[in-house]
Amino acid sequence: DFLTLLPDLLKPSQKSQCPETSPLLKGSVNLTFDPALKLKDVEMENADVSRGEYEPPNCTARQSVAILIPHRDREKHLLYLLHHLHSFLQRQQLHYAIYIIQQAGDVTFNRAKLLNIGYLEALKDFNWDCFVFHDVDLVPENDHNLYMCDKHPKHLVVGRNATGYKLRYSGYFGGVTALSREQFLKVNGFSNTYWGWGGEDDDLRIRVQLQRMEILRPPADVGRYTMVFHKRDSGNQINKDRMKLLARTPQVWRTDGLNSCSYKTLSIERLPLYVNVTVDVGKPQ
Ligand code: UD2
Ligand code: MN
Repeated sequence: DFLTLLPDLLKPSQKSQCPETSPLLKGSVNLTFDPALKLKDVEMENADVSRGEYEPPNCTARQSVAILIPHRDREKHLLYLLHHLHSFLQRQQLHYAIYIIQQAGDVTFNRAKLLNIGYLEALKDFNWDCFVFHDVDLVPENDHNLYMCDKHPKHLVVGRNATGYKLRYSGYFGGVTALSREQFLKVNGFSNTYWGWGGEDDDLRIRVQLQRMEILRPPADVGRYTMVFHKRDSGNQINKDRMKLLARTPQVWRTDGLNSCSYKTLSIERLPLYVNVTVDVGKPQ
């Protein structure tokens, strides 16, 4: 009855906001990639995560963040990432959920469209403040690299192991980015027209610049990632049209993006550590 429920109803409002700097942060951590790691192990480490979602137990998170990961056939990378990312996000005292957006079938991969779909599908669950668009093979090395959104879009990968931890080129916007719900809507999301490898990250940068937004990055010693080794996947061949596509972005961004993203959702599974959204993205025109 209402009276016995009352103490519970009051509880959430009594939690105070989490501190600006989480006391749980460790800074740079030593990452391990144990080939014997199993999904069950990662589930046991994360008993407080349910259906891919987590909230700090003792304070109200400053932001609610959806982590969107485009995926096909990279199971080992996914396992390593889940192992590191859950504890990383918990140390940042975030309310978060992890969404894996799986491209069904063997048509050419479309990373950007999968991320648009992730945004649209995640908003059906909750009104997330912030979206982190995340490659499956990039593991953050330093938990001061906050997975939160800011006044401007953020690019979180300053450098990674294979490229000497240096920014690959000025304007580089690949790997892991964080845009607020409004920022991503304002640029109409990613283009849906990049099939195969390359260009879609530069296209998003152009969209951001057209809106006169800046790109923020963490300091170089914080924005460090380890990319798990891989070769180019079959089904993700280099996109030879990418320069042509990039040239027309200023003309087409208004009608090519979130507002034109058509797809078929094949299944949504709420697994313990992530929400698994499997979609048919169609095929290149
Ligand atoms: C770079 C960018 C990436 C993207 C890509 C060009 C960095 C660190 N990353 O990644 O953000 O812009 O160039 O498209 O600069 N994937 C699958 N299965 C596949 C193919 C791709 O799951 O068969 C996903 C997965 O999340 C992967 C991501 O797509 O991490 C990017 O593909 P990649 O890792 O092969 O490309 P890479 O490392 O050159
Ligand atoms: Mn990669």
